[in-house]
Amino acid sequence: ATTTTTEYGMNTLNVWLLKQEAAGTIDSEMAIMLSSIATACKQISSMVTRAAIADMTGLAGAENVQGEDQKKLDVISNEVFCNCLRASGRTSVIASEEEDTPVGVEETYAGNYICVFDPLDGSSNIDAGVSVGSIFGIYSETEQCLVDDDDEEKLAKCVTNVCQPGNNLLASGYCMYSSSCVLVLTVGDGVYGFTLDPSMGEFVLSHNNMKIPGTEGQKIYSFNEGNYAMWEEGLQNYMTSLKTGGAEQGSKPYSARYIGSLVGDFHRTLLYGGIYGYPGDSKNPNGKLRLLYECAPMSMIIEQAGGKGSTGRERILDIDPTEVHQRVPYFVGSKHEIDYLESFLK
Ligand code: AHM
Ligand code: MG
Repeated sequence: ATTTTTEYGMNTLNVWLLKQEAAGTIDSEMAIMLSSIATACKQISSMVTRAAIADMTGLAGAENVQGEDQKKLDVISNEVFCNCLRASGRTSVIASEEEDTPVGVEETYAGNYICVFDPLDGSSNIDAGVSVGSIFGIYSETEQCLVDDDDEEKLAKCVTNVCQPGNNLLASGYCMYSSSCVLVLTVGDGVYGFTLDPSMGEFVLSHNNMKIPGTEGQKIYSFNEGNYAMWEEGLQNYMTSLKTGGAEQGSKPYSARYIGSLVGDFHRTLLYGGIYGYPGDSKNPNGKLRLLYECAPMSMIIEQAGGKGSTGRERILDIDPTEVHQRVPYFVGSKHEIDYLESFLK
């Protein structure tokens, strides 16, 4: 049945959050935080849409901690995220791809949750108008901590607070800025997708209790195959195998799909099935993607949807991070696809 505009009131993200709160799945603090994040995503969506005309594309000059040029929109999106979380009054510490160290929220605004996020992932795609996204994860504080950049001891405490294994995640989500703007969310009880209705400025429930397709799904692989020569032998053999049917040798070869934007590639994998991978290679043994604010939140979502997230040898959510910007090899998708990949790396 199609939803008419008059029924939207029943299906918005905020109504969904209130229902979760009433059901006891989340507390009111968490509802406020998620609603603040949705506000940040709406603002970023609007900026991404207008980027070319608003003279926002291009380099901002600064390099981030990982030596990459920051685009203007990365910087602005980071500010938007930080401000929305700060204003929510429910966040104590923020760790972002764009910040060298965790950032504390002023005492007057501080709450009990920790938010890790990549405010604008895949930003190298922006100038070409290709999908980008925001990724976030929420943890509880392990011990009260207030960041003070001049106080090494306090900072170390905050790093420990932020560096929690994915198993501790209370909520995770991503927002994809593409032909439509979709916010996909889990609070540990299934995965729900909300599409932004730009005319109303509201996220409306569009994907109820999402499950990644199993063996009935599409046979799609999504890797940057340009790195093939630098991959370990087992992975090269795996790739060759996909071209002759994968686990069902002699059947139809897999299709290749690679946007180069984790959120976009992940979203397609969640809806159609298949595998997305960013392996380690001889140049970068841990690959490119960050454990804390990219791989762990995405893995919580995929597991909640019935899939798997792995380094190829270990479950992502079991890894205890040692540093905020730690990288890990990453494979995510339908369970049988990840099992098949792992059988080559054992
Ligand atoms: P970023 O965080 O600097 O934007 O990089 C992460 C992005 C992912 O979205 C994407 O999956 C990957 O980098 C693509 O990397 P590559 O261009 O090496 O294929
Ligand atoms: Mg990123």
